[in-house]
Amino acid sequence: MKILHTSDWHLGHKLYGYDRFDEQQSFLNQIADIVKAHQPDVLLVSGDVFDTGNPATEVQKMYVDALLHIRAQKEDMSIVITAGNHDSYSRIEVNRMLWKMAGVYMVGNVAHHAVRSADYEPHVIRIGDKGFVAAVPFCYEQNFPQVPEGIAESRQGHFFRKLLDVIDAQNHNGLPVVLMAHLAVTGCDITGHRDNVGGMEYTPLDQLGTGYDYLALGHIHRPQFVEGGDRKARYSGAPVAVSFDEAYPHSVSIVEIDRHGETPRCTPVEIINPHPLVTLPVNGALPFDETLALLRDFDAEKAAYIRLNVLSDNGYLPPDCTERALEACRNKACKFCYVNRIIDVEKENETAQPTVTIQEIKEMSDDKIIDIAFRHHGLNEEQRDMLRQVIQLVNTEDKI
Ligand SMILES: [Mn+2]
Repeated sequence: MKILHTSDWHLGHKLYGYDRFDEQQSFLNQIADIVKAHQPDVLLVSGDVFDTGNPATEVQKMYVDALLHIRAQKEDMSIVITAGNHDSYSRIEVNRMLWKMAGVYMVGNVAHHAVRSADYEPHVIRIGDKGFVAAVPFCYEQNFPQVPEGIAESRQGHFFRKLLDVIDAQNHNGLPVVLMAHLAVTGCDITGHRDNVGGMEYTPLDQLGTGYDYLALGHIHRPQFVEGGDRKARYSGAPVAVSFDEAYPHSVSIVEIDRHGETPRCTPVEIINPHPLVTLPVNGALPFDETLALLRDFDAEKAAYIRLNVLSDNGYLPPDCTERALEACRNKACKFCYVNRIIDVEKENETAQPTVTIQEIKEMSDDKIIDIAFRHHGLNEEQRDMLRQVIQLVNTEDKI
């Protein structure tokens, strides 16, 4: 079975107010070209198809047109799409029966029978005589079906194990089995990840069962094999960077598996963003005037998004820095996004009230925010833990 594995398209994502339609159309076209060149049996999109639960109509149209165009490059190819935490699970499934007629399988939610027991059938997708796909969307632990009494397993762990058992019982010919999931596996590299804001929950790899030959993961944007996963568990990564800190090549993965029990062969195929995200300076930070000089020298013909990493030792920036940066970009193809103020926290005066922008708060970890908010109160570990739990609860409620 030949698989094209991708995830985290984040269609409709805007970068500091700039529309990314051209870049998104570009990677969708590149995926169609890759399908034409490699002729996979199945295309997997492991969650976060859209950036928000309610994407604009032109974004939805781009998605539908792209799926039809991709499919036209190999008409008997199956497509399996699962919902990620950014997607609305009901939107992903809204036309699922219609799409199924075209060999496109949309899995938005974990299926239950009326009695709250799991319904595995919608998650099992047979790829002709080539293999099986077990498609699991993003799902919070409490939304997986309840575990039968007397079984000491998490809901999530139980669901994955039983799903793979269901496939095993049907797999009489030793066909390859691929599992799809949208979550953060313990030990994965989350460099530059936007979703670590508000804390990230990790699932140990062994919670996802053992009956698969390849685990097609989504959620983390850096392409990687999961440590300890025996080169069977992989994040394809996002096709283009969603944040400036994702400063590494982005790609999709071609994966080939001959038979159940054999090791998959994986080849990443790089996706080129015609409008890359560029930080000036590329490494470290400089005083504002020096970053502005770099911006003035930036190739006028080069389309790019620009972030300035500005060193600030007294905590302040020139009040007109955004205007001056925008002015430096005038008549250039690049777009200025924001000044990233880099503060040496160790050097800050402990008694001074820290000045923090809204943008900085958005990018801070929960622990850092707790540190700043309660810097004069001296929280003990128990109080800190309670605060973390409250924040996590609020985040969870927010996404349901
Ligand atoms: Mn995600």
